[in-house]
Amino acid sequence: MTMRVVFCDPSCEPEPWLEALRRHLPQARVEAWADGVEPADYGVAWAPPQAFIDQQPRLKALFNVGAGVDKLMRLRLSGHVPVVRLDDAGMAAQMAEYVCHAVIRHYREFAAYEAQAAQGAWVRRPARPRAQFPVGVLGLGVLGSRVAQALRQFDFPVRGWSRSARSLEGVQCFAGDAQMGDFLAHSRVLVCLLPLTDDTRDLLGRERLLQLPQGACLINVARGEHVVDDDLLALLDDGHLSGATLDVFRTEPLPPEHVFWRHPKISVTPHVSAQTLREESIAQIAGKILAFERGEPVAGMVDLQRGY
Ligand code: NDP
Ligand code: OXD
Repeated sequence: MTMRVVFCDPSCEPEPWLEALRRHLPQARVEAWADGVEPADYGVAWAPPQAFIDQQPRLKALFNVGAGVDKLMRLRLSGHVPVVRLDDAGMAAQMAEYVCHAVIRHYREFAAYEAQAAQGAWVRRPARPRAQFPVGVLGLGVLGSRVAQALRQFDFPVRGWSRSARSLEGVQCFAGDAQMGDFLAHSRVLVCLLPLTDDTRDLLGRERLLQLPQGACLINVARGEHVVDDDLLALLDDGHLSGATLDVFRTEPLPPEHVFWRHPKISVTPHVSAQTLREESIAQIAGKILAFERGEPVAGMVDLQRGY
């Protein structure tokens, strides 16, 4: 019987995705999901509606067209269908370049130089000792570990925090709630690369941000709900934090009237730190569908209990 694959991403034009899936899986019947479409063997989806899940009772696996599965986790999923997230697929290099750029921008005070240049002011600021600029990476998974390694290339002291104990060359690793205070206390820059789960939602509120050293900055490239917005604003305004680079927000697109757009210590980008690359993503998903068909194990399986 012909294998059926159904694609669902309400935020995009499906045709290029269907074309890529058909090219990589010529043996399959590939179609866009619409109400009433026949049940398929494999689902490929980003932020699908509940109806998509309800009308696909025969899935052998559901592929998330992204690394973070928080949007899927909000749905009522059938517990026995494996969910598979994107495993790098070209995102890790993008994330490494975005975070290194943001860290270097803070460390080398480029915002201050831009302000000086606008005034025609030739002022050299004293070089800051790199050893006093440790970078802490929350989350040492596929993306966080790549970011940590990239930061090491610039000789920043790098610290990392994960749920289970990890070991990464050149990175001082911390794990679990018990070690979070030590991790935060010396992170001059804090990079958030955690999945959004019940354990990590609102993690970065006043109490934890206050544990960062005076003058620290925050780079959030994970999900907006990791950060308590009002607490971040208050700590930027009272000077405990010196800046924030934010790529992700509680409401996306970030509403035009939102204070983040105009805050002098905040840089905003529109959720682009690591974009899903269609060709790499579909090639990876097609390869995993074929592995499923052969009964082979695949990487990137989501633990539904853990939520990532
Ligand atoms: P992974 O699942 O590979 O890694 C997650 C890491 O977070 C792991 O190290 C894990 O610990 C750690 N972690 C999870 N829960 C906890 C917890 N409660 N306490 C401590 N550590 C925890 O994810 P990725 O690296 O692939 O992606 C991370 C996130 O980045 C995604 O979930 C997504 O939200 C975001 N993202 C943002 C993009 C953007 O453009 N802005 C693009 C892509 C992803 P352990 O190692 O012990 O399991
Ligand atoms: C992802 C994202 O999780 O794009 O892949 O944010």
